[in-house]
Formats: sequence, structure tokens, C-alpha cells
Amino acid sequence: MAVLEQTTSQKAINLENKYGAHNYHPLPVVLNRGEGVYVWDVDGKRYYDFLSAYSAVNQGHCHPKIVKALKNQSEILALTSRAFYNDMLGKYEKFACEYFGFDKLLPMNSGAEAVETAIKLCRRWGYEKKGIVENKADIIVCKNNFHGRTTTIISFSNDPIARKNFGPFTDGFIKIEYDSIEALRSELESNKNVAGFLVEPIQGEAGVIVPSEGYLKRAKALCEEHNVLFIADEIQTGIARTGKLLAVHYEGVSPDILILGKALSGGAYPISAVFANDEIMEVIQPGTHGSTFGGNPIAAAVAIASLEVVRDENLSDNAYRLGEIFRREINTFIENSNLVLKIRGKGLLNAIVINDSEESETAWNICLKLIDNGLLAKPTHGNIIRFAPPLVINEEQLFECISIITNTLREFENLTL
Ligand code: IF1
Repeated sequence: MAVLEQTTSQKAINLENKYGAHNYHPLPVVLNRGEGVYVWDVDGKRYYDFLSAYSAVNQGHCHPKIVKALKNQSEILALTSRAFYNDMLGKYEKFACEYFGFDKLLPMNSGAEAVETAIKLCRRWGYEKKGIVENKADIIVCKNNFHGRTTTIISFSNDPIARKNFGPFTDGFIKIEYDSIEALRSELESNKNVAGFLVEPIQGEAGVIVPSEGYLKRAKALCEEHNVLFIADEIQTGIARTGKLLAVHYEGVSPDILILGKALSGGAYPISAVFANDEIMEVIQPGTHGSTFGGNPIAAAVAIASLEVVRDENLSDNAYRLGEIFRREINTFIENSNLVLKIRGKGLLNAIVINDSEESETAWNICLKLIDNGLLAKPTHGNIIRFAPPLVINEEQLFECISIITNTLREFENLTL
């Protein structure tokens, strides 16, 4: 290729750099096609996708059933707004409520919107049902949480990069240590204005932090004891990703409020939802909340198809079984490694911890080498790499990816750390 001719990749990167806000630092790969567990770059190179758009593409890229639902509905009726009824929303609400075991859902679009919705729902319940003095409600959250990027949500983040120069922030949130029942008990016993406890069943962005066995069950019991809503943010861990339909199901926990997003659409369309039973959801009355696109006919059709795929293709069982294999094989590698300290996760939501500082470039450099070797993954911190393929991956493909990952890691083993 002529030296002066910019590659298609370079042109695409230059366009984004020139015309797009620089709110991300993507890995240097330009994708133009996705199918199942694979994506291709503009030069025709194929990769295994081990990020799955942060667990939005659990059903695999461009799943034919989901694409068909998207195309069909978009040619019939795309958007009515909620000023009118439509023939798809009620069907979806019934299907999804029975699927997850709740009386009602409130349909939104992005994950952060659903988290904001859950916060409003919890606060209003606190005032109107629990009797907290208005504007005094507190919601307990965990340190190192990630629940989205709106101003209210970053108000309770402790990530300085996500917060700096975005103030002033929203009051009414109390941060406690994650995975600490004592910290939760202490706050609940001393503070009668707590309306809810918002928690990720596994902290994704923090580095796939899996809490102690029994943490979620005991936290739910404490919330019940203190008349506080247990709010599960399953936007990343939900919909079969961890080997159960919901990560809270490992401990038999039924949240008072369930927040879903991402794989509710299989990556085809922004769809999120907040689930609750009537005694909570009934505090929402006409005019108290809404969204132009929330609950639109395309979202309804796509979400039904996406959830049917999870059920019909047994994606939870597949994620559970292949996750066990993945962690077993990587742990075997770790036994003889100075580079990798541990692997942690459930189902097909896993991460390895590199024996280097959070500020190091090691994880990034490993991901660059993984790109050369045909697999896409991204560090979640300087020393942690998340591995989360689409849940439709089969055993043969998983073993090929395990080879790619371990062979790539070996190239970094002899570096002085
Ligand atoms: C980014 C990671 C970050 C989430 C949980 C709510 C949301 C997310 C548990 C908000 C979104 C995405 C956002 C994306 C990168 C990714 C992410 F954890 F998955 F890796 F950022 F922490 N609750 N997570 O994971 O949903 O509004 O994005 O639809 O913002 O960089 P959203």
C-alpha cells in the first residue's frame, strides 16, 4: 500500500478525532461488522469480541431473531410517544414482568436513565410510603460503584475523573464499603431516613469485584428489617451474563427494585427498564416521570426477541458452564505465572488482575497484543483486564480464545515487573 495513502482505519480514526468529543480513548481498531462472537475491522481482519459492548451483546452481534424484530417493527410503527397507547408496549410489559417476576416495569432507554428512574422511585416511596420527611431521604451506595454518568449518579461516585469539574452535586447519598454487612448495618441502625440501598451484585467497572458468599442475601435481609428498598443494578450483571438470569439469583434474592439495560436489547437498540411490585410502583402517577422514547414499539419488539433468545438458547446455562471452564483454564495458567495474580468473576463476566500498578500500561499493552492475536478486550483499570464474550460462544471457540489469551500473556511473562 502506498505510504502516503491513509488506511481506511486511519481515516475513520481521524474523523472521530476531528469531529467527535474526546470522551473515550478507544483501542486502535476500527470495526465495521459483527456476527455472533465475531467482529471484523475495516481491513477484513476477524476478532473474537471479549467485551460484548460491556455486556450489551450477550446474545451475540446482530442476532438474526433480534435484527428481524428490529427491522419488522421499524417498518410498521417506530414511535408514538406515551401520549397515546400502542399495541406493542403492553405485550412487552406483560412478557418482561412475568419473565423476571415483578408486577410492573417502567420503560426507559439508557442504563443511567433507568438508574435515575430507580432513584426517583425509591425517594418517592420513601416519602409517601415510609414517611420520611420530604427532601431528607438518603440512599446508601457502595464505594467504587459505577451506575452511569449523569450529574446525580456521579454525585455518589468516588472516581475523581468522572467527577472533576462537574459539580455542584446532588445530595442524599451515603457511601459505604462494598461487601461489608457491618457497614450497611451500622448506617441502617443510625439513620432512619434511608429509603434505599443501591448495589451492583458484582462491581463491574471496579474490576469485576465479586462479593462474599451471602453478602447479597444478608444485605436484603437487613433492608427488610429496616424497611429500606434493596435496589439491584443488574445492567451489566443481568440477563444471563453471570450464569444465572440475574446475579442476585445466586443467593435467591428478589430485589425490591430491579434495574436492567444493555442486553435487554442484545445490543440492537437502547433499552432499559425498572421493575418493581405494585406497592412500590404505585407511587408513580401520570406526569411524575417519563421519556419520549421510553417504551416505544421498536424497543418493545426488540426486548421481547432479546429475552426469548436468552431463554430459548439457554444462555444462562452456557455462561455458567463455559465460565467454569474459562476460570479453571486461566487458573492453571496462573499457577506458573508471575504476570497474572488472579482471575475472578461469575459465568462469563471475568477479569484478570495483572501483577503491576494501577497506573501501569501493562494491561493496555497486553490488550494491544491481543488485538494483533485476534481478540478484543479492554482494561478496566491499569492492571485489570475484563473478559466478557457474547454468551453464545461455544466450547471450541472458548478454548481457542483461552489459547489466544494465555499465549499473549506468555509474551509478557518475561518482562521485569
Ligand atoms: C461508559 C462498565 C462503565 C453499568 C452499570 C449503569 C450503567 C452501566 C452497572 C449505565 C454502564 C458502561 C458505560 C460505559 C462503559 C461501561 C462501564 F462498567 F460496563 F465497564 F462505564 F463502568 N450500571 N456501563 O455498567 O448504563 O447509561 O451506559 O447505558 O460510560 O464508559 P448506560
